Amino acid sequence: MATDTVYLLNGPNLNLLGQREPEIYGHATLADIEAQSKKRAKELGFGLEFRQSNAEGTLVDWVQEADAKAVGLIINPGGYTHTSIALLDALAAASLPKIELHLSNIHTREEFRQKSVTASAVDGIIAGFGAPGYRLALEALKSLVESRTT
Ligand code: CA2
Repeated sequence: MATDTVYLLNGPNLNLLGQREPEIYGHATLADIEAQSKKRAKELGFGLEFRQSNAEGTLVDWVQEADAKAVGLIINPGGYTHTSIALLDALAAASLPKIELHLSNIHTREEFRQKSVTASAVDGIIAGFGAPGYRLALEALKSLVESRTT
């Protein structure tokens, strides 16, 4: 695998994007977002490993895999954002540049969504920009990766 690969991981229910709750999550499907992300990643000089899982352990495995194989990680942990100590531990153990990403602004939503369990283990957070947030996250990751290597 090329050394410039970044992992973009999506958590539970994000496979449903575009099908319900468009007022919160927009009309783009995850396949739309993947295509847009792949295009922007290529422009930034990254190869992109774009994945989605509903399973907490699989996401933990992928965070560990990213740390071994990639130059950076973007993760939308979905509902696990608010509950998962396992993901927090995996992210904390991973030394590569990391960004947490949310489609919605979790801080303006229900109280239980306003706390991110995972956020303390990442370098930065992007939330509230909808699907374009994926592009913003890739651009922010580019800056993080460059600042680590220059
Ligand atoms: O805003 C985000 O990106 C979230 O990570 C999305 C998660 C939610 O649990 C977080 O609090 C914030 C949920 C994604 C579920 O997406 C759906 C999309 C369409 C229909 C149903 C769920």
